[in-house]
Amino acid sequence: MKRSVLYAIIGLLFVAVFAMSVLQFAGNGAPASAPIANVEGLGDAAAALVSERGFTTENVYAALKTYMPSGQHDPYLMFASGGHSGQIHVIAVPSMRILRTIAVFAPEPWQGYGYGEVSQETMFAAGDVLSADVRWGDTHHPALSETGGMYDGQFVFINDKAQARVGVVDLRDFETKQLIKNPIAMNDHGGTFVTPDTEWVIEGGQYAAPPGGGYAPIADYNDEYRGMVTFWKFDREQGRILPDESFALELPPYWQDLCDSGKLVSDGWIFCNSFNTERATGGVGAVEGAVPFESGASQNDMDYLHVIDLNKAVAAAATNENKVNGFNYVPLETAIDAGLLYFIPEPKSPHGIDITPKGDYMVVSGKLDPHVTIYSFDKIMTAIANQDWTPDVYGIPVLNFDSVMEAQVELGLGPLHTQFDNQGYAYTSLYLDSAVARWALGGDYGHADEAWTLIDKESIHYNVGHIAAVEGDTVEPGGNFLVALNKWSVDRFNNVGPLLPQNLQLIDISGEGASLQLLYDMPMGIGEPHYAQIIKAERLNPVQVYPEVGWNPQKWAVDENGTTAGEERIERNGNTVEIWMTSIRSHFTPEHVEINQGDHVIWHITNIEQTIDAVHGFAMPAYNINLSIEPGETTTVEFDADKDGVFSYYCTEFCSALHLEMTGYLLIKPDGSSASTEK
Ligand code: RUQ
Ligand code: CUA
Repeated sequence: MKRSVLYAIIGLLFVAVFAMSVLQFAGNGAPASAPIANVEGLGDAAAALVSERGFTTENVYAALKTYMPSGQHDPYLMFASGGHSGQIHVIAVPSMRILRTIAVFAPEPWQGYGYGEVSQETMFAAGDVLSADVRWGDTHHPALSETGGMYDGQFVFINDKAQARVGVVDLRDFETKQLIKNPIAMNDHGGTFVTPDTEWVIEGGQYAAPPGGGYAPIADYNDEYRGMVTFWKFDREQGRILPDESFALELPPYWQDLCDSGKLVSDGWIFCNSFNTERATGGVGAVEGAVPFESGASQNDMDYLHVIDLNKAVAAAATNENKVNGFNYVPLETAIDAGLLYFIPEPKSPHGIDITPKGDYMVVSGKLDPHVTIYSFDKIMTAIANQDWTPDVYGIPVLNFDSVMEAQVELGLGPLHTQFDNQGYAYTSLYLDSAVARWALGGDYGHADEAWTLIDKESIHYNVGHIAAVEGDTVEPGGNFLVALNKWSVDRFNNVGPLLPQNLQLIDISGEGASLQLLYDMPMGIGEPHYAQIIKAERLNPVQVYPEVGWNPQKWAVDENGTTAGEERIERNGNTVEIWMTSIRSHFTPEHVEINQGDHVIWHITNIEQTIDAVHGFAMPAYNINLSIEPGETTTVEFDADKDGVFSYYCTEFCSALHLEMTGYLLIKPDGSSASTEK
């Protein structure tokens, strides 16, 4: 960093600290909002603080880059997967403040997610697996919806690796609207990724298994086990995936890993890498002489990058009759005959596949190879046109490596994932080196002199998995910041026992050349973020209050049971009791609900507030009911009143000075009695 810049920065810090001390001692002297005009003579207090805390110039720079004064908003939001917490976490960048958890695959009490609200129960049911009550997921790769290859701020998708499911979150209210189970696969990994206009949400498989479920002996692995990639058709108007218009491709039982969608020149092509092309079947401890997966799946020098012609795949799916579990499943033979599937050798047990911003190069990291390998899209097209290939054991054309490879850049040990910036640099995480490498792109990215060379390496702590740069996988990356999502934190934070937080490290990538600087450590004690995407905050425009009173967030329309003030009522129809309730500071109407044990209860609650942040909760003991009702929202809970007694329901959000008074009684008379007092 230039010395003059540093001095300017330190000067600014002095100014800020001095301003704080002035305010403290001068009482209501200087107005807090007045910008600092006079820099002279402000040094002493700040200098004392800097030396007291032993700050370096880099510390001071980092503090000024990340500090967000009270009330100011960050320019970027990061959507980070939550790993096996099953959720998505929304983090403001560069202050690294957590703003929101979006409950997706696991119940989340604060949001009332999964505790009685009817549509959420239905959603969970749609995600159930072999009729098990699965109430968790392993989220890996969030994908923000795109228009023309840029994030548009409308939706975010996420996969559940453990159960091969996909969740759809609407960014109008940051709530999950759909969970969908993959009918072909038991698990996934290469999802979710979207095509440049979000017509398709891609979900790639992982550990091969008999397609559609069911048993086959491991000895029949090569014939009976299969990989897959699924193309989910997304309807933007409805905000839902349409399973009937979606399809999956049968793939050999290599372990498909991450995918990325082509863009601009490579729009219409999909790239998924794979490992275990050895087709190792493991079995250490179970089978005599068996080789464990970690070595069995690491023998080949090359695995296969899968290259899929999406338009041809869509055409093949349109005429395909083959179904598995009622789902359109295009056989491997069809794919080969249609010329829609090709392989490219990729070294060596690769992990990330990332397409450059102009769509012209495909970057692959070989976990066990110190290089990233870059392929040219032009060369791939030429090789396909020239039939420059030899078939693999399943008859899939494997393009000639030397014909399609553009460059290899040696970066260090354990390269995993690559992101891009607005300066023509690429960034690759190095898991074993615990570093992030900046390297210069060749081709049309303004680095003719240093094309395909390593420029800088920044150490991180420790063992970085994914990295996320501002809009770093779009056609126009934003630059400025990059976050390393580290798997280990070891000694970085206070000891909180043997389960340590993950460590997200913010890196300044705004300078040129060898200028990477670590700015900030953010402990993540609520999940293991795998991938994350960072979007410019200005692209998001969520509602703060639902558009009309009585709003059903699932339907995104007024609910037929939405209730306004004065319309509240209780109706009995045989054994069914239906309640239309409203909530507003600081009361529920009605405050008494008297029913009989054995009744079936349908309870609608409308939060008739139209004030920002005027949320009311609704909690009921013993019946496992816990709702969060946002301003304008109508929600419905349904249950059988199988336990008699007196149950006070109350608001769980501290919404006003009389919040404790926001309560009521559900009186359930025991079977065969006419009054609960007789008990
Ligand atoms: S990957 S382990 Cu995204 Cu590097 Cu899932
Ligand atoms: Cu409503 Cu507390």
